[in-house]
Amino acid sequence: MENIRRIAEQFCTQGKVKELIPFGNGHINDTFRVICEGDSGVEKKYILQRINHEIFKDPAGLMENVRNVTEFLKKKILASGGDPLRETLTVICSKDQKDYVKTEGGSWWRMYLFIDDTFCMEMVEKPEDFYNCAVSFGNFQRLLSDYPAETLCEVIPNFHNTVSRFADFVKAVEADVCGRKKEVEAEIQFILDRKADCHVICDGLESGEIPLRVTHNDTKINNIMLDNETGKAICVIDLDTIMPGSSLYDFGDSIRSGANTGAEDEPDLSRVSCNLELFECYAKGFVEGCGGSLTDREIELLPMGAKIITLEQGIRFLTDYLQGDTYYKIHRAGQNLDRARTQLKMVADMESKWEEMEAIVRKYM
Ligand code: ADP
Ligand code: GN1
Ligand code: MG
Repeated sequence: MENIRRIAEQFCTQGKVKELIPFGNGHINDTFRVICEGDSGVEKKYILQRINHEIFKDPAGLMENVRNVTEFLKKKILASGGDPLRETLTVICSKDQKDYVKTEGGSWWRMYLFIDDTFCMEMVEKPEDFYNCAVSFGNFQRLLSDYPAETLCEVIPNFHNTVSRFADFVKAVEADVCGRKKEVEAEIQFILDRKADCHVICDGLESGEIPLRVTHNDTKINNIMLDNETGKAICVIDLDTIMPGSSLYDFGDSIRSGANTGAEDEPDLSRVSCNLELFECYAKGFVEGCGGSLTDREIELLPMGAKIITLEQGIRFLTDYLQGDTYYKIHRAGQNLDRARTQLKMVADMESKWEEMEAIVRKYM
């Protein structure tokens, strides 16, 4: 770990680097927790991350987004009497006053304050925790409602463009570079049968039926930190993909990740389903957190948002499997295929519960 330690030492930390360990379960960046010790023995914790520049082609633009958005949020948090060091990320600058360190080898690194005395969930255990996440993600979107969207760098073009995700998938099936297509014919057909669904949000944004907002775009439940003592979701993290988008993306991705009764990569599909109690908790909390800003049409489309984002994620995982696992980190063979199958099982389960899901969201219009 010596070279990573040297990278950590290029940031303006308080005290000397004492400990550095791999941290968290993100699929994209490499994350480390760093503990520094000052002269008086006081410890200060940080998060050090290698930004995946294969995926984020413009890390400097990305960090400009993060810096600007967090400064904007800090002002609002301060104005409402909150703690700006705990309720949003704090970028630690490098010793040469940049928001990142770029090494001679070409890797990009950034550092944040560690949000201490918090936890994040991989799976939801208590409905109340999920409700708290919903309020917080809704609130996050509300706080950014007057953010100047035109100043945001588009870090990954077409990130939630389900139509273009579908087209990329079709190309990956046709190319079949790893010869894996024959194992997944049923999954391919399942996706092809839902081509029309892929258009709903894209078309709605284009026609203006769905408003374009500044959204987080990666509202997986392990991208929010909850306070150990109060259980309140206090800090939305993983701000890499903040871009103009639809509130349906943010709602959908939390349902996809948090209302699943199984793990994202669960090999036993009988454990996978969409828990409607959790769906309702989240819908209630999200509508509340957005503070009345969601239109009736958006609320009506929340089940569709959940279904489309889950389908899109299934498409993305299966595309990566077909292309030889080059995008998402995997820790075992077949993990992306398991991930894809859980998403498609969730979609099928949502379809079987469709009327109930629609009835639930109608209560919050
Ligand atoms: P990735 O893009 O790879 O998902 P994240 O930014 O989500 O990376 O970080 C991965 C994990 O590291 C998170 O799920 C969380 O557990 C932890 N983490 C990230 N930032 C912080 C922070 N500032 N304080 C505490 N933990 C953090
Ligand atoms: C990635 O970075 P992480 O692990 O929070 C991915 C999301 C997916 C998610 C699936 C930039 O999120 O879009 O929904 O994996 N992030 C990127 O678990 O592609
Ligand atoms: Mg993450």
